[in-house]
Amino acid sequence: MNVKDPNRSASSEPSASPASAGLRFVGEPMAALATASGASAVAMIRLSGAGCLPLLEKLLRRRTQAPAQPRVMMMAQFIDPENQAVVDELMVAVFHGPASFTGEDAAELYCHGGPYIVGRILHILYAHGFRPAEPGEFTRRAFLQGKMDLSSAEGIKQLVEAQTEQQWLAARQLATGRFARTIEELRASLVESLAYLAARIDFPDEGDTQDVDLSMVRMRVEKVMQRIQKLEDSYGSGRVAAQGLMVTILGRPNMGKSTLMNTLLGRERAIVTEHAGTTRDYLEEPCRVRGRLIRLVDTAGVREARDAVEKVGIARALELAQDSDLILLLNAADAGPEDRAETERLEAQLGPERCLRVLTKADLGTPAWAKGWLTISCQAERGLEQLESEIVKRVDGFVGKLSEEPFVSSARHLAALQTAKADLVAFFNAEAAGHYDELLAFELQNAARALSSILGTIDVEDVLDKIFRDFCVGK
Ligand SMILES: Nc1nc2c(ncn2[C@@H]2O[C@H](COP(=O)(O)OP(=O)(O)OP(=O)(O)O)[C@@H](O)[C@H]2O)c(=O)[nH]1
Ligand SMILES: [Mg+2]
Repeated sequence: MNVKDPNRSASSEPSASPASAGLRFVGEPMAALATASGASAVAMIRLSGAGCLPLLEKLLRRRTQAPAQPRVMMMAQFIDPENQAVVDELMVAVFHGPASFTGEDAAELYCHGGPYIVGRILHILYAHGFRPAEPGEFTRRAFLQGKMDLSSAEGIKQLVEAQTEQQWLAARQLATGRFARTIEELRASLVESLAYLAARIDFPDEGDTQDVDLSMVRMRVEKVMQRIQKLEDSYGSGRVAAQGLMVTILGRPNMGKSTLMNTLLGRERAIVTEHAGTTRDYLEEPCRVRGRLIRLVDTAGVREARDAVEKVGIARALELAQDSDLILLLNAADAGPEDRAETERLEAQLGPERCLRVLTKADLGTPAWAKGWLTISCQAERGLEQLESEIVKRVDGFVGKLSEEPFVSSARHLAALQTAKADLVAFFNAEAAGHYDELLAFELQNAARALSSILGTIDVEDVLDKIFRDFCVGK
C-alpha cells in the first residue's frame, strides 16, 4: 500500500509544538525560590536559562577549580561580589540542557532556609544577570522545550496543590504522562487514518482497493470514537477525584442549613439567625471530610420568594442542586406539614438517588414522620459521624470506580474530547452521505486538532497564559 506522509499532503496534521518543530526556545536566565517562603531548615533556589551556569559560577567559590559535574551535589560558598562576603555555605547541583527539568541549562541551590539568606541570594542573583521567574515559568519552559506536554504540566500543578489522596490520584495520571499517552495514541490513530485517506485522494484510480481502504478507516475511527466515549464517561468520577464531591445543602428556610455548613467546616462561615430567609445567596467552600475533598454549598431556603433578591437566590439554589453529586435535603424536627411536602417535591424533582434526607435539630425530638431519615443535631453534636460516613461512602463510590484505565478529570480536557467526538460524528455523517474523501479528511483533521489541544501541540498561546498564570513561583 502506498501510504503517503500525511505531513506533506494537503490534509496534513496540524503543526507541532515549537520544540518538536525544531525551533528551540531560548529562555533568558531566571531564578526563583522553589520551596515555600518563611524560615525552614533548607530552601531551594532554582535557576534556569541560556548562559545561567557561567553567571552562577562567578558567584560561587568551590574547593576545586575542576568544572562542575552535572547532576552531582557539590559544596560551595555563595559570594556577594560587592564585598566578597560569604553569604552562605550551600549545596549546588548543575544540569546541562536538555537533561534538566526545563530542558535548559539549570541549577539548584540548597541554602539555609532563613528569609534573610534567601532574600540576599536572590537579590545578588537579580543584580548579576538573572531575572525573577514568573509563576509557573519553569514548567512553561519545560513545555516549550518539549520536555512535557501541556496535560502533564497541568498535572504537575495539581500534584503540588493536592491535599487529598483523591486529588493526588488525579494529578498523578496527568503528571506522569499516562493520560497524555492515551490521547497521543488516539491522535496517532486518526493521523494514520488521514494517511489512508490521503492515499485515496492522491491515487484515485487504483481501483478495487478503495472500498477496503475506506472500511479500514471507518473501523479505526469507530474505535477511536469508542475510546473517547469511555474517557468522557469517566469524567463523573474523575471530576470528583480532582475537584471534590459537590454536596449541596437544600431545604426550606430555618432548617439549619447554614448551621450544618459551619459545623462541617469547623468554622463560622455562614450567617446563622433565627429569622427565616437569612441566607440569600449561595456559599461554596472546599471542605475535607475524613481526608476526602468535597465542595460544600449552602443555599437560600426554598419558599415563595418575598422579593427579587430572594427569588434569584432560590433559583440559584435549585440550579446548584441540579449540578450536585449529593443533595442533603434538610427538614428540622419542628418542621410543619408544608415544609415536608416541599421536601418531597424537591426530592422528586431532583431525583431521589442523589438526595439524602436529613432530619436536623433532633435535640427538639424525633417526630414519627422522620423514620428512616438520617438524624442529626448540630447543637447537641449528634449524628454527625453518620452523616460524614454517608459523604465518605459517596466519594469513595466515585473514586473507587477509577481503575488503572486513564480517566478525565479536567473540564478543559473534557471539552476538547467532546469537540473531537463531534468532529468524528461529522465524519461518519459525511461518509454515510457519500461525500468526497477531502471532506472526510477535513473532519478527521479537526478531531485530531482537538486532541492536540489537550497536549498543547497546536494553538497553544491563549491556553498557555491561562494555565501557567495560576502556578506558584518556582514551579
Ligand atoms: N435546637 C436547635 N436549633 C438549631 C440547630 N441548628 C440550627 N438551629 C437554629 O435554627 C435557626 C436557623 O438556623 P440556620 O442555620 O440559619 O438555618 P438555615 O436553614 O440556614 O436558614 P435560612 O438561611 O433562613 O434558609 C437558628 O436559630 C439556629 O440556631 C440544632 O441542631 N438544634
Ligand atoms: Mg442559611
